[in-house]
Amino acid sequence: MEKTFFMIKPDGVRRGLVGEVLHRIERRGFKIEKLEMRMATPELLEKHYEDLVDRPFFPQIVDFMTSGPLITGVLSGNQVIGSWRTMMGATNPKEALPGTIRGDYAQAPDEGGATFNVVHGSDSPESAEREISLWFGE
Ligand code: IDP
Ligand code: MG
Repeated sequence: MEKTFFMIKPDGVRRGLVGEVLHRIERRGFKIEKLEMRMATPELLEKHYEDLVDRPFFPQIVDFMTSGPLITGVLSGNQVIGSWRTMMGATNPKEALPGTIRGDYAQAPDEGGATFNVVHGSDSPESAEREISLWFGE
């Protein structure tokens, strides 16, 4: 049984997609172990996105991710890390297939703009452990 860390980003919360996203998770049979609405801080985001802090678009990520409350949570289930990534769809919504959350609910970013792509999910067991401990302190 794996665990993963997920978020519904501020665009998803603002657009009223919390119920839709949670419904998809429950319909799939994954268990919601933890769920919390909160405001992200630049300090937390620098740790969360440690691989992206040197990218030119990092300031846009911080602006976007601190633009309103977001939902953070932990899911458990068989192969939930990879399955949740599949349910989210590709990072750039232009590439995300219909049927995925990003493919159904998001648009490609403006050139040089932030990618408003509704959801986050850990991309490996190592990231899952790191992100769960970062956001939930365990
Ligand atoms: P992921 O969210 O699919 O795991 P990552 O590469 O980890 O994708 O990037 C984290 C987040 O940073 C993305 O979801 C997106 O919001 C933002 N991002 C990634 N690449 C770009 C980019 O090229 N331009 C603008 N924002 C980006
Ligand atoms: Mg990522």
